[in-house]
This record gives sequence, C-alpha cells and structure tokens, in this order.
Amino acid sequence: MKEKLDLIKAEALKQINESGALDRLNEIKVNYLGKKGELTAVLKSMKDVAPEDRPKVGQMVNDVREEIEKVLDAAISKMERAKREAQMKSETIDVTLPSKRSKLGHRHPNTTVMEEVERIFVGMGYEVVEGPEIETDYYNFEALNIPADHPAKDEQDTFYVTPDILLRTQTSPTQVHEMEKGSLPIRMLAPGRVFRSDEVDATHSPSFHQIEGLVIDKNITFADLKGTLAEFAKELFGEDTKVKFRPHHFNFTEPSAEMDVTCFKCGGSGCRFCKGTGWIEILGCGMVHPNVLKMSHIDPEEYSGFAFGVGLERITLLKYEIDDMRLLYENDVRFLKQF
Ligand code: 2U9
Repeated sequence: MKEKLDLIKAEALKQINESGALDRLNEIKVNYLGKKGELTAVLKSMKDVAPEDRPKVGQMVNDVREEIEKVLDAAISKMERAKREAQMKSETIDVTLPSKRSKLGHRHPNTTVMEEVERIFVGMGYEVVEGPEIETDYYNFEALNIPADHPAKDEQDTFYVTPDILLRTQTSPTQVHEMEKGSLPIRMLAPGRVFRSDEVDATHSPSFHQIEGLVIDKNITFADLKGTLAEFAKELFGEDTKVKFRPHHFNFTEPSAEMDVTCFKCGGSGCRFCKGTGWIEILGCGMVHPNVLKMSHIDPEEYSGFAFGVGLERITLLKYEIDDMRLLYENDVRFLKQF
C-alpha cells in the first residue's frame, strides 16, 4: 500500500510541477482529492486491508492528501499572483499623459450684467423682489396710470391669455404688489422677464428683461433719484462716467426723464459707438405719479418716491459691444464663450 501511495504522490507532484495553467491545477485537484479521485478510491479499498493495519494506512493516506493539498494550494496561489501582476502591468495608467479637459460653462452675459446691477443696488440697501410673469390688466396697466384705451397701451401690446389676463409688459406690477402690502418705506429692485408683441429684429424681441427700481419714503425728491442713478452709472461703467437727464413722458412717473451716460468707449468726445454724440441712453426714470401712489393706498401728501427702468439686453449689448440682440438668444456656444 505504501508503494501505491508513494506512486500516487509522485505522479500528482509531477503533474502539478508540469502544469502551466490555473485550469489544469484545478483539474489535478479534482483528479486526486475529489470524491471520485484516486486517494478517495484508496480509502474505499480499506476494507481489503487487515483491520489492525487500517489506522496506519488511513494515516498514510491522510499524510499524502495533506502533502498534495499543500503543494497544490501553493501552486494555485503562485499562479493567481502571477496572473494579477500581469493584469496590473497591462492596465497601467500613464499619469504623465495630458488629461481630457471637461468643458466648463459660465454665466450668460445677460446673467452677468443682471447680477452686477443687483449687486450695486443691494449695496445701496435695496431688496430684490421677483413677481409673476402672468398678470391681470389691472396690475400691468390700470394701477400704473395707464387706463383702458390709452395710446400707451398700444406701444406695450402683449400676449393675452384672456381679455383680462396677460403676459406682463414691464416688471412694474411687482412694485404695485409691494406697495399694496402697505409696509413703508420701500427700496426695491424688480428684475425679470417681460413680454411685448414685437417682431424679432436686431433690437427687439417678444421676450426680454427689465430691471426696475422703486423707492418710496417721506421727503424723497428728484435729487435722490439723480444721486442714486449717477452712483449706479459710475459703478457700472466706471468712476469717470457722467450722467445727464432729458425730459420724457411715462404714465407712471411725473416728472419723467431718460438718463444718458458719457460714452464709455470715447469718454464723451464722440465716436462711432455713440454716433458722435458722446452720450449713450441707458434708462428711463421719474418721480412716482401721485395717481399710482393713491391707487395702492399710499398718501401722496405724506409719501413720495422715484422709480427707474433699465432694459437689461440693451445694457448687455452696450457693455459687450454686441450689435444684434438675437445673438443673446441663439445659444450658440461659439458666440457665448467669448464673454
Ligand atoms: C411703479 C411706479 C413707477 C418704472 C419705470 C421706466 C421709467 C422706463 C423702460 C426702460 C427700458 C422700459 O425696458 S424698457 O423699455 N422703463 O423707462 N420704468 S420709470 O416706473 C415705475 C415702476 C413701478 C409702481
């Protein structure tokens, strides 16, 4: 029996030694140690061994089994390690290669200007308030001293949901809502999208943005309006910017004006950018009309205020020297990434 076991062991170790692959080692394991393997067959033949020799033979079979198992396991681990190392080598990452850059977007030029204007007025103590884009005729027109059949309504033709519900033509209804709350004084900025039934061209769009401001308190005068807007112009266009006011007409303000700034391209001497005038129009403004105050239950004898309105796109086009408003809405990344 000993010779037989020695033979089995020698043959098994030889096969393990010669095997070149993991699969082959597993096959050897099954052949020698498995249920139908050679060593199990030896154990099964124990019935032919004399009872007094059985413990000794059993011990010998176990020793051989342990020996083969030990050598097999060592060979399997060695082969697995080699396989892993080969894999690691083939999958090595070359950290010196240039990386793939992910394309990072940035703010739209309109957003940049909007945030800059907000920053300036928040710095002066203004609160930023957003209102609904769908309004009633009352808040968009009537409460702003634009009665039914007034020609100003023609200039601000818009999109109607019903004869009484419409897309707002200005952000002013937001201020009316604030005034109606009855909490004075007010110092607010109302930025947002507005709508007009306009044909698209280089300077018009049926949807654009306004930033309006409103201040209401006791003893507010036109001097407050001038000082505030002159300071705003300096912050937005540079310390040397000068402003001038030209009389104008709006239903919701009296007196009303348009404000020009000295051309930030030529400094006021006249160039192509300012069409030789040295001045660029940037906003409309005025003292809030007493009718507007009264309609929102504010006593014009006790309170007064000023308001202004900036067309956001107009400022963006000026600031970035863009000559066609449509470029702002086409979402062409090749254009937008320049700003
Ligand atoms: C209330 C009272 C008064 C807001 C004002 C303007 C002047 C103005 C234009 C600028 C370019 C509109 O986008 S634009 O075409 N706006 O000139 N807006 S005063 O006056 C108000 C607002 C709210 C309660």
